[in-house]
Amino acid sequence: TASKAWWKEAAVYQTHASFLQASFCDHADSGHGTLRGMLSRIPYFKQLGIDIIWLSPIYRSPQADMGYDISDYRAVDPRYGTMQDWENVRDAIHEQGMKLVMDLVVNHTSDQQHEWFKESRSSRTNPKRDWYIWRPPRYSAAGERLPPNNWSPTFGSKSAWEWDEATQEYYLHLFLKEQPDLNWENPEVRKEIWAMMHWWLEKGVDGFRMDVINFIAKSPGLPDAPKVFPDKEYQPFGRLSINRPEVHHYLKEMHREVLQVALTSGVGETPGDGPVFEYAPYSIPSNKELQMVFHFHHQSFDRKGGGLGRTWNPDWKLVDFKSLLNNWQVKMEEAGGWNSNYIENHDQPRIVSRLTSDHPLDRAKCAKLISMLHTTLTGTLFIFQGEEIGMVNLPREWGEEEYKDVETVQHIAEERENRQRTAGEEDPNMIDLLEGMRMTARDNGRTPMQWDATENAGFSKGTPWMRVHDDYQEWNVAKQMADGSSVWAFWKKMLSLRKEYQALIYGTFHPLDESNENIYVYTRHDPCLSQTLLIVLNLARGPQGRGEPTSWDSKKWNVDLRGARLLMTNRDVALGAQDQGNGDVMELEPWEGRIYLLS
Ligand code: TEU
Repeated sequence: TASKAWWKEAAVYQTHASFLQASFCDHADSGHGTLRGMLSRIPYFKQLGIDIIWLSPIYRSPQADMGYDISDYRAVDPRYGTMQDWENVRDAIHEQGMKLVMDLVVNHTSDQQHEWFKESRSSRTNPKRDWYIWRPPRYSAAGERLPPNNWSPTFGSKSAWEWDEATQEYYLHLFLKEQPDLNWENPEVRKEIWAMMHWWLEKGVDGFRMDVINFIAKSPGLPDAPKVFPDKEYQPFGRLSINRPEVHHYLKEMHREVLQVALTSGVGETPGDGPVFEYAPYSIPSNKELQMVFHFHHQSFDRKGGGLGRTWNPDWKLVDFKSLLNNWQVKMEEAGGWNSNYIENHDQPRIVSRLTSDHPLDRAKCAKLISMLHTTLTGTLFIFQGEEIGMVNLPREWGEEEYKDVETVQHIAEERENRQRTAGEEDPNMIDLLEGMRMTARDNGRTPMQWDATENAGFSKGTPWMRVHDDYQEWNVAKQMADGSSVWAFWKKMLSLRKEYQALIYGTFHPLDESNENIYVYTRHDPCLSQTLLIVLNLARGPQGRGEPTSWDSKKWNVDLRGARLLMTNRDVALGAQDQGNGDVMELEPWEGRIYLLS
């Protein structure tokens, strides 16, 4: 079992721009969320059972990528309010005994509006030139100007290099061209970043969620990436900028200079598809780097070709989802590292729609089932806004124009271009593409928070920056808080169950029956507490256990259900006494989950 720490027990709630509520006079019709709106919601977190709030970027930004393109690290974007508003939010969070984690986006800054980049691009001899990654062009045999290497950025399939006409060099951007990468090799850059972190810590921030922190170090010499897509000109940079050895030097320095001094929490967002042993070191305490990392592997379960591509695989298998997750659950503990346990965030579609069923008849039960899964996994728990009320993906009927995310917009444009090139088979409506977006686009997690049944779900009196989901009159916070059998009420129970049975936090995760295609079964065992919990989740449309009990009876799992106590279920029909845990065979309703205390 893992060593104890308050931040392992914490439940973190992530708020994105579409959470902040615009409900006060001066912002009433902005259509964007505001910090003042958020202020009114602080008691809400407490009521749900939250310990830490993570605020997605609210810094000054031209908003090319929803605030992940920052133009001033020490200012609040006027669309969200003022620094005073932020301070009020901070104080209200602290008054309720909760903590505040801010997004730290330091792989890149914004382009036109960030002072550092403005200087850097102003001339080749500017003292800040080397704060970003500038390189001269290459030339083809025919004399054609080419980017310095063949990398493609995370978004889109063009070059990761942008040509600067004025200074006749390219700069590197692993995301949008509006997000130039900082040069972490330069000690002045690091020093400025540590100073900026201290500035926020002095303002009372309790920790940082660090955006793509495993991308900051680039391979020396910036060589070409291997050709994984033979038909494409530009290739994913992959290991040439992910989990480089140098990143650990930088994070050790950050720990020494900032985190250790302030005893703050460091949460790394670490995309990529490398093995667990590449990710564990970030969070192994003796390495003195971060406390935990978000890995992305389980998010690839329903994508064609793995990874986080935008091509949906409708034939995904539960066994694949289980094995991706189990691998991290087991190996991270073995390695002595610590996970950030999330299944939804602002970059992912809604899990009810992906993993279960968002049909109105199944939805509430499925959202409760998801809550049983999410709260019983190892790692610090990260809940994304709306997960607690079972929000789902964009409606099928919505057209292309409702998708606002720059990644989606770019993807659709590129795809349209490709299809036009391969004329003849073009589908003018691109129906399949939109169906794919409906299952994979980041927009799915970004529709405004559904507070109540009033206009625009109580999010804003103006026109919301993104269309509110059509289902808000049925599915909203106010309705669910008033109903003891709602998804919200269930989440609240699960959050307190997790605090009550600490095997759910510190206990070892043992997967069972891994080849079962319908159910997800595991135990959490804490020998110090002599506590073992059994979690059985029927992630299938059909009932389990009737007719062919031998295919998955509990003997096979080597757990003794005699004397077990049922702690939680999302069943529709109450369990009879005989089902409380005497038998060897359980009959599960469709989408039913159960949690037993075995000892
Ligand atoms: O995301 C990192 C990241 O790799 C994602 O872009 C992910 O691969 C993609 O969304 C596929 O789903 C972080 C932020 O969370 C994201 O919102 C930003 O766009 C990105 O970094 C750039 O800052």
